[in-house]
Amino acid sequence: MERTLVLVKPDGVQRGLIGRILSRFEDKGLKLVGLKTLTISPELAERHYAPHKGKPFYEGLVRYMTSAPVVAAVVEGPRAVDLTRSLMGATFGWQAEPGTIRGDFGLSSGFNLIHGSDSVESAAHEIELFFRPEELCAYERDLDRWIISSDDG
Ligand code: D4T
Repeated sequence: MERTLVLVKPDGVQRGLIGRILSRFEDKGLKLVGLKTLTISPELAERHYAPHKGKPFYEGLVRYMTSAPVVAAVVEGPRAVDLTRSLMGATFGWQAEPGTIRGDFGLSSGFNLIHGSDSVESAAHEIELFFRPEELCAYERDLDRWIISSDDG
């Protein structure tokens, strides 16, 4: 079963959208196995966004991500990485399709509400950056037998 890291970014928290954003993942059938609020330190932001270091938007991105608290979540389910990316929508609110989180809640390039890992490998790395193993809680949901079939992985 895949796991991925989701961050409700500072604009999502300030706008009171934590519940509405996280409910999209539960509505889809995915499971939250880790959840916390934190203010990202500059060091953590640098490690998390290391692949973007040197790009023109990097400094602003680190400033934004460290400016106010975020919610970090670990989302679990079959194909959790790709499903999360499609629920989020395209990177910028103005280009994201209606029905996606970014498409429904924002119009901005800079304030794009949510982060989701872009591969299984980066998910494993990012989950380790934000959570200690004992902060993640594996559990069964009785309803999963009606949500996840044996073909789903
Ligand atoms: P994240 O990584 O936050 O989930 O977003 P995406 O995966 O959809 O987008 P990304 O990695 O390409 O960009 C990371 C982050 O940087 C901001 N950004 C990006 C920006 O401000 N200007 C830009 O030109 C780009 C490409 C938005 C998301």
